[in-house]
This record gives sequence, C-alpha cells and structure tokens, in this order.
Amino acid sequence: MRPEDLVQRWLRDHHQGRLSRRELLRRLGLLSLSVPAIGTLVACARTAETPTAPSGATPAAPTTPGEQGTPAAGAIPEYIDRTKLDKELNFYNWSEYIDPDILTEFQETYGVKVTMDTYASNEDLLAKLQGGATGYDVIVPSDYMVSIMINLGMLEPLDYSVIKTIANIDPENLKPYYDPDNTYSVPYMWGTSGYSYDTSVLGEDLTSWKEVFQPRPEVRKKIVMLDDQREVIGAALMYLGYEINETSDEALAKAKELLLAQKPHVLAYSSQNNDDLLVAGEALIAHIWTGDALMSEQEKPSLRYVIPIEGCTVWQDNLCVPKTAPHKYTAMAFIDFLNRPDIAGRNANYIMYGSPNKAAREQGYIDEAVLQNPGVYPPPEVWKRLQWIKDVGEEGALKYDRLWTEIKTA
Ligand code: SPD
Repeated sequence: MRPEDLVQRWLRDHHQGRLSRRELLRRLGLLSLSVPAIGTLVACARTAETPTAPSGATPAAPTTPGEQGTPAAGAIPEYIDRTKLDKELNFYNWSEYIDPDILTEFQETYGVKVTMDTYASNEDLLAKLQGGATGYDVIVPSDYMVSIMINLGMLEPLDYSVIKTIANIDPENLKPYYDPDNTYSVPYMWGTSGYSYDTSVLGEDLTSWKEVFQPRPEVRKKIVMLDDQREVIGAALMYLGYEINETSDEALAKAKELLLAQKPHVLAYSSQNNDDLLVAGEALIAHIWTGDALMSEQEKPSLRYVIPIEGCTVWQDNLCVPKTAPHKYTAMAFIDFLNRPDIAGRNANYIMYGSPNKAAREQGYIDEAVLQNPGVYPPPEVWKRLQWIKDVGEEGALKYDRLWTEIKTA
C-alpha cells in the first residue's frame, strides 16, 4: 500500500474513533514522511479534530491555504520579512511531540515545506549533530542539553526581532539556569518524569519508586523504563535518597547495584513504546513523561500517573537553532509561529504537556481539563520534590555513559 493511502486510512480510523491520537502520532513519526505529504492528507481530513478559538479569545489569524511557496496574504506577521523565507525547513523533534496540523498550517501560511525527523533522547540528538548532521534548522533539546550545546558552541543566538512572540512566554519559564538570558533557547513545553501504572491490577495506592525498583511479584518482567541514561540513573538516585545530579563513585555504585538487580524484571528500556506497552497490557508499570502518560490514560482509563513521593525530574524542552542550520531566518520565523497563543494552546492540548505560553493560558486556548490536571501542572507541595537534571561536566557525563552501558549490556 502507498504511504499516502496508509495515512489516509489512519486518518479515517482516527476520525471515526478507531485509532487514538497517540497511535496516529506514533505511526506518522515512524513513516518518516515529509510534512507536505502528511500535511496534504491531514488537511483533507481536518474536520472533527480542528479546535476552534475559545469564546472571548482573540481568534487565530485567518489562514487561507496558499500554493506551495506562496504564503497566504495577510497571515504572516508584518515584522517577518517574507523575502528572507526559504522554501524549506528541517525540524528535528522528539517523537509524538507536535500536533501535525500545526506543521501543515505553518506550511500553508508561510509557503515553507517542513520536514520533520524524530529522536528519542537528548544524547541521541547530541550524537546525531556531533556525527555531522548539518541539515537541521530547529531542534528541541532539554534544559541540561542546552547547557551542553552552548558550551560546545553548537547553538546560534536567536533573533528576537523575528521571534517577537517571546512576549507570550511566562516570565517564570524565561531566564532559566541553563540559558540565563534566553540567548539561545525559547521554552517549548515542560513536564515531569514519573511512572504510570494499571490501577485495575495494582490498586489505587502506589506512590513510591519502590514499585519500580523493588517490584512486587505480579509486575516482574512487566516494567518499562525510559531509554534515557540521565532519567533512569536519576530516578534510581532519587529512590536511594541522593540528589539527581550526583556524580560521586559511591552514589553511582549504589545506583548501579539497584539497576542491575531491577534489570531481570524490566520488559524493555523504551521512551517511544513505553506507552504502547502499557496500553496493550504487556507492561503494568512504565517510567514515562507526562504527556505520553496522559495520552495513554485517554485510551486506557485504568492507568494512573504518579509523581513518586521520593520525587522525580522536572524538565523544560526548548526551541533552538543549531549553528549549522541552513535556513536560519526561516527557523526564527517558525519559532515565532509556534509561540503564537492559539498555536501554542492547540499544541499543548494535543500533546498534553505543560505550556510555558502564558498568553495561551490567559486567553483561554488551553483546555481547562489540562490546566486543572495536577499531573500536568503540579501543585506547589509537589514542586518541592521535583529536581532539574543539570550538566555534570565532561567527567560526570563519562561516568553516566559508562554506567548506562553497563546496565544496558548486562
Ligand atoms: N513524547 C516526547 C516527549 C519529550 C520529552 N522530553 C523530555 C526530556 C526529559 N529529560
């Protein structure tokens, strides 16, 4: 079957309620189609899913689909110099991390063909860029990876004469520890890394990382851990009572012991299929990021997301432009577009992560159900037990790398 026909079938199934949004996103990511190919199909099928502006909110600028390369008149802000826009943009993003309609809308409005590739961890992103991938225009590193990339001279300063929508971002999310003047990064989404589990099998009371690291018999071989060294080692450190950025040999040796003892009970290390395994019932507990957890709950309401009592990571992912980006001006225009309140709101509702876009929240673009969900926007008492992953320097990173390889190959 041609990829176009396959996508058409998935979209039909999605709109008729037979295929979840999470599964649709996953499959589109796997197909690795350029956004125009997906976009044309999504645009045809865009009916039931298209959110409308909430009452009292500023409606989105009208976007008449333009022909490829011909932006629709009036829809591009006047401060963007259209003559500087390229015909294409290459976006390197986490999987299942943007509403595909939004890419289509950028493409139709700005006349720029967007191609998106996906990755599963910050370390994969770094390795890919260091391995010589020079074609990407916009990337989405997390907090500590922004620090690492700044120190390695890999990021381009952002042009705020183009990214004027920075004004929509909550001051609380700006000036972060990893880029104090936002010279290189604009916050995209934020979240936490706890675990989800099936209450229909395990009951309502799970609260501790103990369930993951020293599991009861019924969950043995039914645990999925993120395929992410800083997250997994960090969770083990927190369970043991250490700080998440610990690099002492003693703490890392204890984390290693715990993770090696846990390994026979781990079904998989996966950041992309952890949600599928939970929904399919093959896993009963999965270490997971907020949005993936909440999307899974929509398909399987017996799942519940837990921020463990010992704490877990809080993170903020960011829009950045690599120094090597071939289409820098267009990259800035794309980042500006993603921060429009209507766009940021639709995106946050779709992927279900915390949004740093204050204007989107205040103008009513974010669903009340998402805003009120304590898994997405934790209350102050929960914030006290969250920790940020930080750059642990070259020596620390080597220790984490070595430990991770030992765990994965054991
Ligand atoms: N489904 C994609 C989610 C991206 C999450 N990024 C989290 C990084 C945490 N260290």
